[in-house]
Amino acid sequence: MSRDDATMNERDESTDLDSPAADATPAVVAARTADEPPDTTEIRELAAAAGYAVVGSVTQRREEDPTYDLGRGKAEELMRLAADTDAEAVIYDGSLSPGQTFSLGDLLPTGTAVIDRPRLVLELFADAADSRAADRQLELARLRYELPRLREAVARDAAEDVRLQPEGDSRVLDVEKRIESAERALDEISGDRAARRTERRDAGFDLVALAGYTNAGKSTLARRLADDVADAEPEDAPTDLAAALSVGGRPFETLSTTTRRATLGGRRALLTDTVGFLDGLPHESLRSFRTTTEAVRRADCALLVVDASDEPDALRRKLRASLTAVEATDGPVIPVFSKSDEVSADGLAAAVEAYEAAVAELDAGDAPVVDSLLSPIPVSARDESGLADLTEAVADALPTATATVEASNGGDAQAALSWAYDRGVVAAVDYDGETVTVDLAGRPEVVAEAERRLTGAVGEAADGGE
Ligand SMILES: Nc1nc2c(ncn2[C@@H]2O[C@H](COP(=O)(O)OP(=O)(O)OP(=O)(O)O)[C@@H](O)[C@H]2O)c(=O)[nH]1
Ligand SMILES: [Mg+2]
Repeated sequence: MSRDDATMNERDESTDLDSPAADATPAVVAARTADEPPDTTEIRELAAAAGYAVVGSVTQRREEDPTYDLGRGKAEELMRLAADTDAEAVIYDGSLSPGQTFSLGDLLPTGTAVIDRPRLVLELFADAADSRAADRQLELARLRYELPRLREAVARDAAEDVRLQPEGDSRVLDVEKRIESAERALDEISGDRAARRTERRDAGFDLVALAGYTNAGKSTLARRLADDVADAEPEDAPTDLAAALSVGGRPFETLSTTTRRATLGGRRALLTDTVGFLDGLPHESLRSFRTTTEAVRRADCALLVVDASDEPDALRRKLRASLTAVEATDGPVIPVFSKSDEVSADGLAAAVEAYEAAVAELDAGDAPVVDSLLSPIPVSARDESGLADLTEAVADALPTATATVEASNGGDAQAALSWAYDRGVVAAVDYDGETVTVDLAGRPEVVAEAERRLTGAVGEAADGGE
């Protein structure tokens, strides 16, 4: 496959991706991009993962055209290429407005599907949805995508046939109703999740979440750090690390948030793996994937996983796209450089430099980024390097309180102590005759409750003695 350039249309004789399945749908990729040379690698990978065989491409560097996004001349070239290659779909690397989608569809050979980037991603998601929350979120994202396009279709029909009434069209009303119902279902799921987070914190667990671009290595890292599966959703989520490391890196491997137990620097944590981010997804699509956003925002500590083996340009682009994931978090964010086994020491230094420059750029620009995003911790799930540094950094970042409590030794103190052990906050115990001295360390609210119970035990013992 030769690289596209600003003026080139090409028919691909072969692609550098795995050979497409025999039943793959032939498709032409089109992109309007400022990059020089235009880079269609990611859209081709997404297309291949969604079951398309890319048979050609058209790219252009210019301002957006209101009718086709591409300029008219370029759109006509696209039409000819689609006809010549018998493409059944045009995959557009960007978001098309409903009007642009229809105009392009009208121009292309009859029956050619127009699939822009958000729609392609929805198709990919459809293959991966594997839980009730993922299904609901996917449905909502799809309906939100469809609604403006349906309104456009209804308006177009009405323009052609004056007897039709675009207002109150039953298909539009139906989609609106389904959006409301999916939103209600998600509110419920999100309420359940919030309640579950409270229960887990009360039980002494720290909540740690992994966020980052799709394919960054989040799930593999989560499996590597995990003790066991706490409440995988789906229940049969793959736990075999060797198998995970051998998978080819399909985008959107993970669509459900999966939570596992992990002991991180001595802390008992619940580690939540989340859906990967992707460049060029419209805001409403991201909004639909609320359980991911909430798991990260409400965590005690979030890990931003960045693929260290990416080229600087890709690294910068992906960082921008995944940043919304770590905005407005309650807890600190720790940047992690994954797949460090794939880069040399020099390569790693160059990647860190590119990453930190990108963070500094973001800081100066639209997104307020804190200093904590600098100095990523390099790790490898493959050779396990850096994992100790990472778990130590997480333990340091978690909310921590310490207390030393003296209690009179007895049944009440033992009950309080056992309560504290169950929640993982007992650092040391020292028995001295009638008294027991307990060093507590861990989640502040749990330490406070343990202290109350232990000193309560003192009080009750004293009361009992009178
Ligand atoms: N060399 C190397 N490859 C890794 C490492 N960690 C993950 N990978 C590979 O990177 C690819 C993506 O890994 P995943 O863990 O599925 O990535 P993810 O971020 O969960 O991806 P999504 O679920 O799609 O968002 C897989 O092919 C892994 O085998 C690592 O430490 N070293
Ligand atoms: Mg994953």
